[in-house]
Amino acid sequence: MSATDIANRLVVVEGDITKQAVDAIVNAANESLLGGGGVDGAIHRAAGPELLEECRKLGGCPTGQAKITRGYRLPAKWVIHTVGPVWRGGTRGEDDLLASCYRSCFALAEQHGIRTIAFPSISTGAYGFPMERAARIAVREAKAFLERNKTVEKVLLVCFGQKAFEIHQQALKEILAGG
Ligand code: AR6
Repeated sequence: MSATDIANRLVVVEGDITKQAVDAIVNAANESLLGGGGVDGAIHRAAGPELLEECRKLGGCPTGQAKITRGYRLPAKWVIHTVGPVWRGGTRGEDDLLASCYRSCFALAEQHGIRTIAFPSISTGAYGFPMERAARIAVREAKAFLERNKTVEKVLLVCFGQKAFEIHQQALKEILAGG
């Protein structure tokens, strides 16, 4: 798998994840899976009340894992709900838990034949994970997945605002260059 191939399939964009016309969008949820603020609130508002109804049946989700639902009124057919770690200074396994979120989402994407998937910057809002560090983990995990997976065509890292976009572009550039 060439570096150019990965660069074509792993893309950083600026925007609102609820507007992305992809097979699946990822939600940065909490362990209850019953909604919240930030990207979680935006996804529930855009998807409509049926999303919460389905989420109620899931019985929550542990940190570092993921569960899938339909997308209802969203352009995306699926929502993959994952629970990122709360940042506690970096010595409580936060890096591994965040990496585990990405891996769990990719595992579900493979199981459901998803070809295009969009991620928000998990844990970097209310959960306080430093964005540079989170962006490197997101890029590293997406690259590792795309190197072994042949069916996923596009992974979008959707950044909310110019600053987030720049941080993710930088992480992508460094890691694709071998950093
Ligand atoms: N599209 C893309 N990214 C967004 C959007 C959007 N519409 N809205 C916010 N972001 P956060 P967390 C970015 O706080 O840190 C919720 O209440 C935002 O700028 O949504 O994982 C849950 O229920 C930030 O970079 O998620 C949990 O209780 C990133 O998304 C808790 O927050 C994540 O910020 C989870 O905290």
